[in-house]
Amino acid sequence: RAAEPGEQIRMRLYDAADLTGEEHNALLQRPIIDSEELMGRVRPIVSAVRANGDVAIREFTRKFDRVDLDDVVLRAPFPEPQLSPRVREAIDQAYSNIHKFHAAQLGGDISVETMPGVTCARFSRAIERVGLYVPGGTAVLPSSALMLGVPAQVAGCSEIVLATPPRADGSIVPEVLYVAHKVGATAIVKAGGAQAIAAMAYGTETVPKVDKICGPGNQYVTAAKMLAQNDTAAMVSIDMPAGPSEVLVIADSTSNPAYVASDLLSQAEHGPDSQVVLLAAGITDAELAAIEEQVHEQASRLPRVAIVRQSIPKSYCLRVASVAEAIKFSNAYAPEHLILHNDRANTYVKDVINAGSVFVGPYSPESCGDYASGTNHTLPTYGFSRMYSGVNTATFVKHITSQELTREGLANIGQTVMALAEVEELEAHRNAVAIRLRDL
Ligand code: HSO
Ligand code: ZN
Repeated sequence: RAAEPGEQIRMRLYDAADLTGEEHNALLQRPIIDSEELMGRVRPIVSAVRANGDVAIREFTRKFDRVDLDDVVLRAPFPEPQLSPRVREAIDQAYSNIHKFHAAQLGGDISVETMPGVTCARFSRAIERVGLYVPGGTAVLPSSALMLGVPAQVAGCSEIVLATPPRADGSIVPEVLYVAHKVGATAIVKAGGAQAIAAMAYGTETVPKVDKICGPGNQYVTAAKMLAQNDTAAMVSIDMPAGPSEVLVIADSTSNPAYVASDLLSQAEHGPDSQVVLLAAGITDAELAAIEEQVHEQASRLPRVAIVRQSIPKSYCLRVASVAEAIKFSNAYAPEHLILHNDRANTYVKDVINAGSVFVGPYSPESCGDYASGTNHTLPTYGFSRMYSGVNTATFVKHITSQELTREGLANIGQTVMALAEVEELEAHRNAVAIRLRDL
């Protein structure tokens, strides 16, 4: 239930010592999404865009965004946007940091001589055409354009298509336009939702078809990405499944209650379904009360307090005995963001097994990673940090392997290959080696 205006905005409170195993496991779960119902709504949109192209995009944009589009696609060079110097400099600084961190991820080509004369190599090539989804909705998100566009640019993708819902007058948010220009985007699709994903997956008269689609979005966007990925006719891959944004904060007696609350709230303001978890390790009732008071105080002053009134009461604080126990819980929860507010926070990083991105110590708010420090904010949610990485430079490349054998190399490995070919009864395989060995 949402908090009423005037009512205290507080998280649910549990003590790990009082929980049954079942209750403990329930806290690790995310809300269940009815994917059949969702797919049922999204499938017709995807099919319509596939069948009718731009006509369908215009229709859905009129219906869902209440915008009449002239052109569906804006091609580079884009018009120069009007921005204040403060915003322009902020984007420039963020771009520079994100670029530095993602450029450092390039490389990793290897060449290994596995046996004398047998050389195996691996090298990377950019995915040629990528589609980047920049959500609109309740907030303007140029930061998402940076987080997707910079690694695509660094990787060397030749076609970078950005899709984002247009404003009421059919124009593109100026900050997003500026980022599109900086990252070398080739086209901007003025559409959001499932229709934008379908357009990039299949291509239309004006929207270029892409090879991979990346970026966060609501459940319709995610459903459309999953549908496209599963359709061999689209021949497209996606970055990862996405759910509502989440943070898990670990605090102890040494933590600053105001800082802790500010981090919880910066997640809670994203949306009513934001997942916010506080693990309070070995703290007193008074220390916990101080955090709760800060949550309420700070929340009440936020312009987006209406959203926070919904998300905070759905979130919870779990009291645990120690930081070690908190880390164990966090690894089982596998959060998108993990913030370590406890004393000597950096000594715990080695124990983190599952998390999208870790924020270490009291001076590392998630906001810095969300916007400007250099790490990517497109991260696995919903527990997918168990097996997915966040968007990074490798998201936009494939690794190709190669090998070159010398005469000596073939002589060295020949008997091994022929023996295995005999086991599999694949005579042509055996022969491809034998025919050469006879000439050596
Ligand atoms: N915390 C969000 C990213 C974001 N925050 C964008 C502000 N703008 C998901 O990681
Ligand atoms: Zn954020």
